[in-house]
Amino acid sequence: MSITMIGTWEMAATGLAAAMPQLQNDAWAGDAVVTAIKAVEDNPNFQSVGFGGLPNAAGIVETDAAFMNGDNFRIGAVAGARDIANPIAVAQALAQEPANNLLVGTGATEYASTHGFVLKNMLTPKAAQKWAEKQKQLANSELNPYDGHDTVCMLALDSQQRMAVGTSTSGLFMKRTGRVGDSPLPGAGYYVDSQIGGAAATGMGEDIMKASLSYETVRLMGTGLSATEALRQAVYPFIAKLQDRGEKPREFSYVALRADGDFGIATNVPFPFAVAQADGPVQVYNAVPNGDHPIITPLKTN
Ligand code: SD4
Repeated sequence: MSITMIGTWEMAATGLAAAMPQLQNDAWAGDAVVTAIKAVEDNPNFQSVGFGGLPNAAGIVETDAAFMNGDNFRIGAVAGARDIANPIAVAQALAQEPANNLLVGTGATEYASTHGFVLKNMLTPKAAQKWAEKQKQLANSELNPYDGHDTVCMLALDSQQRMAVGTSTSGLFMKRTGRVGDSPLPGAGYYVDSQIGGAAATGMGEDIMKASLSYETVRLMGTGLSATEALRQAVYPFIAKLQDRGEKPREFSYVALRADGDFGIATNVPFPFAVAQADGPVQVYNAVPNGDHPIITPLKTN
């Protein structure tokens, strides 16, 4: 077992670079997850998470985020949240509450403002311009919902064998006001048990929430399967099942991390992800779908 973090998409590398030094100094996995995700939320260049995230159909950025503590299963989440600078930090705070752990819309903003969290308009001029351009295009074409979405998910294992998971996203570009994806939903978007491991999802929330595959992956790892094998048994049969029922599965990508540091991914689209272990570098890999055996190649070492 060695300290490990794994995160979704290339943007996760920015988060791992910020959080690994904390883990190396024996910080709690939960704090490392929040540090990592905050670094992504604060960066306006990432157009699917936090500040600079692409807005909904009304031109407003609405975010979903969640935090789970693998020691005690406490969960906190916000959904359809507006004007919260760091949704992941609010999710972590909500995980400490005895009740009212998942807050939506104005309730989330009110909690953030009364508990000392920074509020700001999350719409950047660049994102507003993309919205205006899309409005024009939409007048004559169908929206492809995969344009402009990606969730940052982070799993961390610390030096004391504690684990945590977090997710944060602005969801689908041009989504309906109030639309919520899988990212704040436990079991589907994320799950972690410090004695076994954790898993988290990115992709088309409307499909991901049709099954609790993050939970299922953790359950399978608990039977002794590797992270890769647990994901393989959880994810691909469900995609096949959707096809069997006449559905057209959209994007599914998952990361999993076991309590012994073993990690894996499953995906049906090209999927970069980032990993860092012990005092090693942050390594970005690219996974290319290949049936239920994605081909993983190193992309970048930071
Ligand atoms: C959602 N799962 O809101 C998120 C978006 C995402 O890659 O992860 N896209 O549906």
